[in-house]
Amino acid sequence: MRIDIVTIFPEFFDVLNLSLLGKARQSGLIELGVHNLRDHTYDRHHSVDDTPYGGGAGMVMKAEPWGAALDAILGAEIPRVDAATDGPILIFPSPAGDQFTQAMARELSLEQHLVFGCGRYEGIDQRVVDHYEARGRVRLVSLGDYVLNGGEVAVMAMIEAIGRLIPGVVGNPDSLVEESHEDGLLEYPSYTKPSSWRGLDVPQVLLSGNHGAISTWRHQQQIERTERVRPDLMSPDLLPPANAKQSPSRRR
Ligand code: 6GU
Repeated sequence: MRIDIVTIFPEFFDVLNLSLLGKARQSGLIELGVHNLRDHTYDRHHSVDDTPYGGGAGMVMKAEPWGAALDAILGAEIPRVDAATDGPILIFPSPAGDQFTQAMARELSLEQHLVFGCGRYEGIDQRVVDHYEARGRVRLVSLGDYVLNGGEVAVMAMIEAIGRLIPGVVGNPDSLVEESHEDGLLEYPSYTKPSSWRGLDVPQVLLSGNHGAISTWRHQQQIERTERVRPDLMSPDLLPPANAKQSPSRRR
């Protein structure tokens, strides 16, 4: 997969040299380009922002540097007829976007080319989004209902979630299966040696060697935990009979 990032803080993404994603870059599974938006400014002060039309607090990122930076990555040619279903996806992290989920991470992990545009200040001139929407696939994506100072941290989180789903990035593919959100439930609690620590014992069933019983216990733990912490994730067919609804399950 090819990933391009446009940002005014390219150093932010130095951490992508570490750990599993760093290895994936070295082995060529992930090809990463980090681009400084300021390299696409042509005024003396290299300004990337200006005051908002209509007034109000804060600054808005200017359309021209964004257009130049994104054209340099995407090419400036006329859009292809299949641009709505093919070609790179341009992703703008934004608290006003669609909620990023494990399902979205999985969808995006199948793509050939992702381009992230990290906004700062009060956002990017809306015409940048409008222009590229007319030329191809564009998505506004939010990490959740809170405000970050800019898109960089959000993009880092998305790249980690997406990157680890690319085949070969995580050494043991089995470890991708039994994780929170992959089956719509939170994951079960895990334990390792010693079997007793500060008066706390590992649940007996895990020491039993009975794989059927262990599997049943783990699934029960997943359901209990999800009901308690994230009832919004529970699909009706997993709820106790008193709460079960007739509607089709709303799994994510
Ligand atoms: Cl994707 N960007 C910014 N700036 N703030 C956010 C966010 C994204 N998701 C939640 N808050």
